[in-house]
Amino acid sequence: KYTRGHTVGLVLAPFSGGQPRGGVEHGPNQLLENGLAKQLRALGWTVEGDGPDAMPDFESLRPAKELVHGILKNPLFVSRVTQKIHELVKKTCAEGKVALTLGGDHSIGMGTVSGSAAVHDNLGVIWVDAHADINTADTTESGNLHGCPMSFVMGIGPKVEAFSWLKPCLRPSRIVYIGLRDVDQGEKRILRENGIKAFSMHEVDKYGIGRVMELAIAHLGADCPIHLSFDVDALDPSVAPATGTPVRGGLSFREGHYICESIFETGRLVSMDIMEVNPQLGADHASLVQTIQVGCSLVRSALGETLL
Ligand code: EXY
Ligand code: MN
Ligand code: MN
Ligand code: MN
Repeated sequence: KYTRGHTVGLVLAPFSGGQPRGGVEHGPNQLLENGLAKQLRALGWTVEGDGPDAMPDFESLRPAKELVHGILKNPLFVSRVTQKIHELVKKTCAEGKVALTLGGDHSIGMGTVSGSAAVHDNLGVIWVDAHADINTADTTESGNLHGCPMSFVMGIGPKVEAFSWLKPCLRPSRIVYIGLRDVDQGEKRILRENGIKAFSMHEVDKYGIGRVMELAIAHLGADCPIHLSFDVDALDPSVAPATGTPVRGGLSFREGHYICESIFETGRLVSMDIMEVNPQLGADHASLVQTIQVGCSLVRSALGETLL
């Protein structure tokens, strides 16, 4: 069912409220303009959700008055949007389609992981990112919710009233990180205390991406459904420059694609995010085109392009 010839349901998430930089809300439109849906159809997939009026307008969900919770920015706005995404991903997965969410900032992961986990028992999450995105309301130093989605879906840290809809849905053993290199002190403690499997860039260098993927997939188990959340800032900024929080020393073009290919090979990819493409960042037009193209190409790899 999760191989070529079946259906991809697009979930468009033009949202930037989980962080302060404008532009990332144009990610979904730019990926589609670059031909993503057509490219996936050429691979043999049926693609739904890219019609002329498909792009949602989340502005209508912006609350007139925000809730206050410490330094968290826009908690109610992020909650409303991610709840909407949760419903869309859940519906898509329940229909037996691969849910492909185009972001948007990574706070959207609260909706995609929880939406997929609501349908798929024993979901394993592979989170590819320079960052761990596992701050809680207590540990975050920025207040940006795109740095927090993992703790929110795990249900660790203080309860945030705005997110009462979001029930804990991911155990620490169901997570594997790849590509980490900018992790806050508080996040390191959370990773350690919960025994979360993480392959930082140090391990990618040490073992090579081939071995890392073997270990990552083995950690999750041989027959679980897999959610891939790919933050383009996991890639080196020379590969994906147009993103809000670039960190040097990242994954090469091939390493990023190898991750996607390995997950496709399992035949168990049930949902995927491509996040943090910001067409307004990067030094010039060429950086933006490069980043959008690499975003499309990662999705194609995860959906079987490189299978001979
Ligand atoms: N750890 C930092 C914070 O919590 O603000 C940086 C997070 C950046 C998150 C990016 C999207 O992956
Ligand atoms: Mn804008
Ligand atoms: Mn991220
Ligand atoms: Mn990141």
